[in-house]
Amino acid sequence: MTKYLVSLALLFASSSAFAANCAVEIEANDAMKFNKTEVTVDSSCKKVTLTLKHTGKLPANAMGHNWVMTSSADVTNVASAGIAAGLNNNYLPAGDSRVIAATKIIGGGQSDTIEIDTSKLTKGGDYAFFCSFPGHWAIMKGKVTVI
Ligand SMILES: [Cu+2]
Repeated sequence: MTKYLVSLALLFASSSAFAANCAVEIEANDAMKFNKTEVTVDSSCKKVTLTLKHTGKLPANAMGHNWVMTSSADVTNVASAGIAAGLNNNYLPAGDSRVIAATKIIGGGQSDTIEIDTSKLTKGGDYAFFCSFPGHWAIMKGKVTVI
């Protein structure tokens, strides 16, 4: 019986380690929408890979999207500052320490993959994601949950 319980415990331990999700995918489209309103980042992964796919057809200068992660409190200020930075800077201020992670701006049919360093994150912290293309962030935003 004891032997049975030990092997059962090992089974649970290994299956929970296997369940760590270190890769996240999110899509954006020509209707100015992400396909998710929440992204979960598992801090048991040293790095979480995030891939943004633009499933639309419109070019980056008309309907470009990126995926930007900041604390929830910084969304408005970073998005506003990003407008002046322009498309060549992915609509983000250069070297802005408020930006925790960000893909580049992509157009329809393109994708971009980044790594999120989880050592900088706090479990249960108040994080958000948004698209910094001018005018998009009011609609294109969501919650990042760090577990
Ligand atoms: Cu966008």
